[in-house]
Amino acid sequence: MSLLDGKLGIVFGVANKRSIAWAIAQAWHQAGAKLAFTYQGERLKENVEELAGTFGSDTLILPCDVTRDDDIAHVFAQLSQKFGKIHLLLHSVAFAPKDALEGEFVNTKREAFRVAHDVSAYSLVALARGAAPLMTEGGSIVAMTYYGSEKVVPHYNVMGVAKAALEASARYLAYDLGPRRIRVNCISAGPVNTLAARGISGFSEMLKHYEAHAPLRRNVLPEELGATGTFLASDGAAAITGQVIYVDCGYQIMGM
Ligand code: NAD
Ligand code: 0WE
Repeated sequence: MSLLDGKLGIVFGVANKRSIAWAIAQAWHQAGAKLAFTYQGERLKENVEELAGTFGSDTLILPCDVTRDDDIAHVFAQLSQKFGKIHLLLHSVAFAPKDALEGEFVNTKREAFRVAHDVSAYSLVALARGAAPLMTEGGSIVAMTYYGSEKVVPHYNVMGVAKAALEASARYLAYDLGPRRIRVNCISAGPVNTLAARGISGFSEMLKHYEAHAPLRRNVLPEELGATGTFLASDGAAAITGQVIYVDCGYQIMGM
């Protein structure tokens, strides 16, 4: 008997094998869950098909740009038809225009602010609303966040503001969906070398900074995010909702 036996889930945010979404999907799969996947656009279709295909040739894989309401509606209509119900949803999606992550926050343009919040925060609300009618046996929604939501991390800029909105959205969703036994939590991960991180100048210095200053004196491993994702999805976390869980080797507790 495995932790997630009989659970049905959907994963948003796999781009390649280094994606945090892929680490959590593998852990959910190993714990016995049956998963469907979405990909952002044609560019990533092959990647996701190759990865998710390793879980069986019948794995449901659908396109979904989270800024498009019709894409989201199509995903949940397909899930309703193929699965009938779901228990798990992973939100591992973020984007801000590159120039907004380079200069000063004070120069953030209205359109960059809008896009960052649409993709990285509002999408959790839209996906939760789509998933809730299918979570007829209760459910667990997990979203990925980062420490730049609560303290200033130079250059994280508008993404920090969008992550603050994501974490607050998780709390309001937890309140609304709690009576239906649907839990909503965030995992705040320390830096991980993914596609979304690699373009960031100074990222390898950031990894070294965490190694030097986190209580555990190292960086988080993708499989450790998988293990926390599995815990939050499991009945062991049945009384945990609206929370931000730090999986950052303790970095968040430090004052200096
Ligand atoms: P990643 O690039 O592998 O994943 C980001 C995903 O967002 C990609 O799959 C991309 O396709 C998707 N995405 C972007 N815009 C989208 C849109 N309009 N519609 C649908 N999908 C869209 O990078 P990652 O590091 O695995 O990021 C996953 C999550 O983890 C993000 O929320 C990120 O903020 C968060 N996070 C990352 C780190 C880190 O250091 N890598 C740390 C903490 C939190
Ligand atoms: O959430 C993130 C990064 C998300 C992200 C990354 C990109 C790069 C490419 C969002 N939008 C874009 N847009 C692009 O054009 N992280 C937690 C990783 C990250 O990004 C940083 C960090 C950390 C940590 C940016 C500046 C400072 C620290």
